[in-house]
Amino acid sequence: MLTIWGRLSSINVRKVVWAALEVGAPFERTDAGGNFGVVQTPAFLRLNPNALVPVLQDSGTTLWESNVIVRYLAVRFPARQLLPTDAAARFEAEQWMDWQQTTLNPAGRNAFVQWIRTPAEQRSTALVAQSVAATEPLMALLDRHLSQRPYLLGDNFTVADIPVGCEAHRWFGLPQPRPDWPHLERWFASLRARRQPRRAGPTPCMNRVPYNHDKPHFSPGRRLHRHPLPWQPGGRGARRQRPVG
Ligand SMILES: N[C@@H](CCC(=O)N[C@@H](CS)C(=O)NCC(=O)O)C(=O)O
Repeated sequence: MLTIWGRLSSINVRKVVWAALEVGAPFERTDAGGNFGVVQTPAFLRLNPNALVPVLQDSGTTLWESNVIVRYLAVRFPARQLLPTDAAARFEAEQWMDWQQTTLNPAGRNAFVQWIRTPAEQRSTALVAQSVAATEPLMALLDRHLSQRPYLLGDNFTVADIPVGCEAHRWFGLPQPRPDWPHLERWFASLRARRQPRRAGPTPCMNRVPYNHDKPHFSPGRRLHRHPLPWQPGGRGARRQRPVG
């Protein structure tokens, strides 16, 4: 039985949970990070000295860094062949995963933080606009890439689709208009509709907290947070860190 540490409102935790479901690995998940705290405790810091989620425990093995954990799960549970063994294809998968971490995520982060983690009266439209301007060309690049193939690597779903798919999920969940990206939308719909071996129903990480595309959780103009926020003076619950999702 694997243990995954981390709250589902974290994009990086969602990648790992989704990968575990795809490979059919039995796991239990313990909420940590954000409102759940835990990450600053000595016991957690022994698992991940960065005080970040996700963390995976598998018998004597402890791993952090979400994309590495996704690849580990694909190798540890090889039956679903989510990580190509051919060197060229394998490193193409890794290329997209690194691109998600180093390029796509930093571009989109400010819009996410401003829309979802920042009270409306403190929101910076300039930061949102800057983030949109950085992200839309990357989404357009993905759209062009996916116009030639069903998945990032070709005909088959691989580990590469997981982090990039989680990023698209987060971006599409923001309460702002977006250009028409038909190939990206088609790929995204196919990811959401996937069925995993041990569960009925579509990909849970693409539907559950904090985003639900069928029944929008957020709408422009609606207050996104209770005030005061839980970690502010007078707020309920003691939090040491704001989640960075
Ligand atoms: N590069 C790391 C980043 C991990 C990260 O930034 N995790 C965030 C959540 S997405 C976190 O733990 N924030 C502190 C918290 O939730 O308390 C990974 O991919 O795993």
